[in-house]
Amino acid sequence: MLEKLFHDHVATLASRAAAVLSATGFDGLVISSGKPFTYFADDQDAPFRRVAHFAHWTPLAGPSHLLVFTPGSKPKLVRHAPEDYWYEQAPLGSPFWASEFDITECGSAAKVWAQCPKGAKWAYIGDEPDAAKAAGIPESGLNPKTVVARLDWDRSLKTAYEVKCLEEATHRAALGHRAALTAFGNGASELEIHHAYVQECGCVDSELPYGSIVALDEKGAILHYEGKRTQHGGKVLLIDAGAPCRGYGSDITRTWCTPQAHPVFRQLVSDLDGLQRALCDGVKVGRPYLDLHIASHEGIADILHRNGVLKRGGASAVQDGLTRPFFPHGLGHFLGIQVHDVSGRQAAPEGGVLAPPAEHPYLRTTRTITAGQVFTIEPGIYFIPMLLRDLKSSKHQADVNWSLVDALIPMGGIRIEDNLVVTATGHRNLTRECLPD
Ligand SMILES: [Mn+2]
Repeated sequence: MLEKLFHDHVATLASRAAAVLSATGFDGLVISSGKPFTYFADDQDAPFRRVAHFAHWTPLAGPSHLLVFTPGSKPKLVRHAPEDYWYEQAPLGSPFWASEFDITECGSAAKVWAQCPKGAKWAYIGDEPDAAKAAGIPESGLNPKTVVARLDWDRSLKTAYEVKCLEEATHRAALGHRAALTAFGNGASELEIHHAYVQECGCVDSELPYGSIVALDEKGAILHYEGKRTQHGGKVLLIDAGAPCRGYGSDITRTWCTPQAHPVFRQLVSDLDGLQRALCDGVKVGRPYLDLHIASHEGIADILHRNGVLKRGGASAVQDGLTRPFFPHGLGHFLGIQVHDVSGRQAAPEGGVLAPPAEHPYLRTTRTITAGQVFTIEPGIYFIPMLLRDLKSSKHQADVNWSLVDALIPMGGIRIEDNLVVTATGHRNLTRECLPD
C-alpha cells in the first residue's frame, strides 16, 4: 500500500520536474539534503532539518546526500554513509522507498560531491551552492528562481502519498493531544503536559515539526509562547503541537477549560469552536482563502458582541478594526514538509506574490483554494495586553466592555486549529477524523 503510494508519488514528482526543467531550459536537477547548522564559535550543531526539496523526494534522513534527476531516468540517490565512529552508522537496509532510486553510497562528503553532474544546463537546489559550483554547476544554475518558484508551486499540490503521511502525522498528534488533556485535567504543569504529549507521540522534542506551545492561563495570549513552567493548576490550557511522519508534520491547536475558568471565557471557547467548524465547512475549490479569513473576523465580531466583550458586532465592527486586536494573526497556512509550507502567497507557478490586504499583514495564505492543497484553519480570540492598550487609547475605546476584558485577561487566549485536505468535492478534515471533540 505505502510502496504503491510512494511509487506513484515519485512518478508524479518526476513528471512535474520534467515539465519544470523543460519550461526553464535546464537538463537536470541536483538537490542536496543539506548541511547541519553549527552554532557560532562552538562544535555543537542545531537539530538537523533536511532541505524541503530533498525531503519531497525521499524519506532518507540525514545531511550531505544528493538527489539527481534527469527526465526519463530513474532518480539517483547519492547517500552519504561516512566512516565515522563518533556516530551511529546504520546501514540503509531495504526501506519501502528504496526501489524507486538508483542508490550509490559514498564514505565522505567530498565523494558525494564527486558524483554531482557537471555542465551548463544543470540546476542545483539546496543550501550548499558553493559546493555545487565547485562541483561543476554553473552560477546560473544555483537555486534558479524560475525553477524554485515552479517546484514550490507544485509542492503545494499534495500527492496521495503525502496526504497519507499528513494523515498519520495528524493521528499521532491526536494521541498526544488526548494525553495532554488528561494531564491538564489532573492539574499538571506546562512542563508535565509537554512531557505527556511527547511521551504519547513517541518521539523527542527535536523530531517535532515545531516547538510545542503549551500555555496555561495568561500565557495563552502569547502567540508563540516558548516557556514550559512548572507551576500546577491552570484554569485554561492552550496547546499547539504537531507530530512528524516521514518528513511531514501536523499542526493542531486545542484550548481546554476547567470549570474554574471564567464562564464568559468558557462560552467564547465553545463559540469559537462552532465558528471554526463553520469555516471548515466553507472550504471549497474556487473560493479565495482570503474570503474565509474575512469571514472569520465577521464571526469573531459576532462572538465578541454576543458575549458582551464588544458593544457592537457585524461587518462594521470588522471594518473599524475592532476584531484585529483580539485576532491578530492569519486564519491559517499551508502545511506539508514545512509547518508553514511554501507558496501560500504565490501568484502563479512562475512566481509573483499575492500580497495580503494591508490590514491583514500576517495572513500567509492568499491563494484561491484548489484540490490537493493542505492547510490549517485556526481562528483565535486572545486577550493580549499590548494590543488592548492600543485599542483602549483609540477612538473605538467606547465600543469595548473593559471591565469584562480585564476579567478575561488572566484566561489568556483561545485557538482551535485543524488540518484540512482540499478535495475536488470539498475537503477532508484530518484532525476531526481522529480528534472529534
Ligand atoms: Mn498553525
